[in-house]
Amino acid sequence: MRKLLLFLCLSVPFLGFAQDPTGWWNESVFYEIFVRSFYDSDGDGVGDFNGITAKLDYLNDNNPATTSDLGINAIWLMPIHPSPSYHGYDVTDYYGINPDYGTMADFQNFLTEAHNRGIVVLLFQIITMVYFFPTQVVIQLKGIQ
Ligand SMILES: [Ca+2]
Ligand SMILES: [Ca+2]
Repeated sequence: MRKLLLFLCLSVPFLGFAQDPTGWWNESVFYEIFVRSFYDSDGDGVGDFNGITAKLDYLNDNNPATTSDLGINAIWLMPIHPSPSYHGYDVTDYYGINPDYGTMADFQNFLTEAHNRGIVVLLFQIITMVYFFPTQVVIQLKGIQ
């Protein structure tokens, strides 16, 4: 599973979403999920992977004849790795799963169930968001505070 996570981490920036007008994503409906706030399956007050798995039929039941589901084709997960913050953008371990969201087995089960419904799962990776601020901008920002 660690290799899969690493592959996903490294491959998403190179998928070329913007460059290929014939890509599958052009005909897909994406649904972005902040795991922490989506659905809490065990009542601890924090959304989790088992919660998302429990609601997959609402997102796409894999039955074109029904219209009670949203009919999405892809889930874009906000950061899911261990992090000291609630939002997870300051990742401490790119190989792990935030324990608030469940276990690696819970995540694997979610992936399997999503794939069984034809849903692609994308992981938001902070590693793709590296910003370089000129020193002057940083100094000016500090001066505002
Ligand atoms: Ca929970
Ligand atoms: Ca359906």
